[in-house]
Amino acid sequence: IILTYKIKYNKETNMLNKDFLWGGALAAHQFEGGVLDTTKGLSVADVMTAGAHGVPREITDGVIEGKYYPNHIGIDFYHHYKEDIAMFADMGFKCFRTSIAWTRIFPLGDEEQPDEEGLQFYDDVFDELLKYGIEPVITLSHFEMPYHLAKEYGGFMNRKTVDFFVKFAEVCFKRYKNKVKYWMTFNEINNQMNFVNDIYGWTNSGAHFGNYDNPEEAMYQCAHHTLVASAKAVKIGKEINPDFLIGNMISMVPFYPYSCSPKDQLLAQQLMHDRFFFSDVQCRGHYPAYALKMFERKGFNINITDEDKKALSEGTVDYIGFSYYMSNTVDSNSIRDVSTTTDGSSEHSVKNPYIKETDWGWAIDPEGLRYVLNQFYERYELPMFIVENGFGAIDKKEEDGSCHDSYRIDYLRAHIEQMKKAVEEDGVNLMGYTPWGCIDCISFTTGEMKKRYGFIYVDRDNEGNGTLERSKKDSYEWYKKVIASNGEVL
Ligand code: BGP
Repeated sequence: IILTYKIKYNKETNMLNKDFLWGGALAAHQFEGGVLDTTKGLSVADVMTAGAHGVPREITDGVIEGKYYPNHIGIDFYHHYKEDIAMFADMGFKCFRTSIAWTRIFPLGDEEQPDEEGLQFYDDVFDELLKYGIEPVITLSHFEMPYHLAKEYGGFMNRKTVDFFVKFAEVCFKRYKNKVKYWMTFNEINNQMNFVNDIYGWTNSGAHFGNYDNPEEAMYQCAHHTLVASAKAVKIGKEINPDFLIGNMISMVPFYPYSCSPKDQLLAQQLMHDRFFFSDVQCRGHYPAYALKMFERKGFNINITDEDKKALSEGTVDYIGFSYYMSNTVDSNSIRDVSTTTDGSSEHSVKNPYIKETDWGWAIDPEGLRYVLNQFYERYELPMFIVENGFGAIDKKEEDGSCHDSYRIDYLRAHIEQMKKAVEEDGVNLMGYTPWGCIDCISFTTGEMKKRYGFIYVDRDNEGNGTLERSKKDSYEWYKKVIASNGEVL
């Protein structure tokens, strides 16, 4: 009886069947380079300097001479893509998640015609991936709003940007309809909820919410436009190729109550609304009651037209893509300043005494991954895709070229164990797993190179020095075995 049960179970879930999408994830602006020596236009991420450990990046007004912009070279994937993809293939990747830089296709964002050089670049990348049987998993907008749209139109504060985005999405869907099956609209769409933090507002929506009389209201109007853009893109994509699977992408940092006090339970539950606000709309096609009540309570006048409502209901997603790095713990008795945080925490966040942290203060919580897989699945019963998870650390490359990143292996192993439990014991439907930064890249929040996530080390430092030579870390061979054994050998 036990045997039959197991076989049946494995068939129904993806985890142990051959289709499970093991791979790795990146985003165009953090690794491609090829910014100033191609037809690419500037994105908002391209005008951000490198920060430093604990120091956020500076958002500059255009490219200013004398300042260092790490994204301009990234790790120069633009000129190394064949070599890098060969290494992904050697590790056994079944899929590779990256984004299409919006400004390679529409350098300013509001042109009539797309840029052929940019389109061709992704044709070449996708062909190279497909040559090895690696499925491209594509994010349309990963913090890569065209700078021109941000400056001239206020990004998604302006409804015209919805049309520009939908046009960009349509061009991509049509061009790559026989090469790409898995899509996501906006990376970490809920990260603009952090309206006190300019970086997320800026990169996700192209707007500095702080410039508006009521930053929070502005943020929700912007969020609404972004949601409409996402839904319209999903609808058009499915018309172009009904076999497309188009997902959303949520930054999932769950809130735990600090104590068993009912006040802490409620606080954590209320804060989880921030995490689910976007996915509720994208999965169900309408605003949840708590959101409408909140608009009313705060006196926000959000312009939501009947046509918008129709678009939202017609453009629900096929699956939930999400990132998971850490959990967060909240105490109703504690209040702190969060104006400069970039880690998705709340003003009530406190250190969790049961959880260790990375050098960057991110709580290492593998069980939290099982917890959020269950939370999403109970709420929507949609397939899920863990499209980011990983350990940012300062790695040391030895003289012989090796790099002993056992801490990364420990982190990933513990998370994969919990992911397997969620599938095999709880029955959640999981499509795949793509650890973040599978080759070292530029950190998004700090712009540093030394915050590394990769299985592959890239010789480049925070100031932009280095040969860009690639070498394997210990985690490379480890992950290769994980994939080859379909998660059995950890
Ligand atoms: C997510 C982003 C990624 C990535 C990752 C790690 O929020 O989607 O772009 O960078 O976080 O963050 P960081 O690079 O700051 O360590």
